[in-house]
Amino acid sequence: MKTAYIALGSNLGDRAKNLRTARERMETRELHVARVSSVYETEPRGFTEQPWFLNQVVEVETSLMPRQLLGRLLKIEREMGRRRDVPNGPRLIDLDILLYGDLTVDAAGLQVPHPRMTERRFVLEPLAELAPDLRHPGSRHTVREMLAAVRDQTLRGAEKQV
Ligand code: PH2
Ligand code: MG
Ligand code: MG
Repeated sequence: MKTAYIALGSNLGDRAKNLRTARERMETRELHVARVSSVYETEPRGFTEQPWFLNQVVEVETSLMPRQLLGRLLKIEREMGRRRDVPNGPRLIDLDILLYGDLTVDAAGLQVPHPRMTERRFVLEPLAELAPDLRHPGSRHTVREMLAAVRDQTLRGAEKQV
């Protein structure tokens, strides 16, 4: 079993319900959601003319290899009705692999650690709740250190959800 961290994001429809549905659908024999962060309401980054997001990070225990894990997450996105039209645009659900053990993957369609996680407070803040001392396999910086570098981005209060 490996420990991995997955970022959840939604800014369309019933956002809290979308996060909950995705967490429920992840749960299978090969993929167990072990711990969940609070849910944060976050200002959109990148393409800013879109609704605010709800973001959360979950810690999973999995026997799936990274590629299989990605396949499983994309299937959940598809089944929940996600359409990929505007890149970085509004989405019902986005499920991204942040970290997979201490592994680095750099392949077409799959990069682990997630290449933009270091600049995203909406990822680092919930991740720091679960694993502040975890180190980035590339830079060896801790999550706490990476978070300290992105303090400026706006998040609205945390709401603990199960
Ligand atoms: N996801 C993006 C782009 N911008 N901004 C916030 N606040 N939350 C996200 O999940 C998000 C984003 C691309 O996946
Ligand atoms: Mg994403
Ligand atoms: Mg994604």
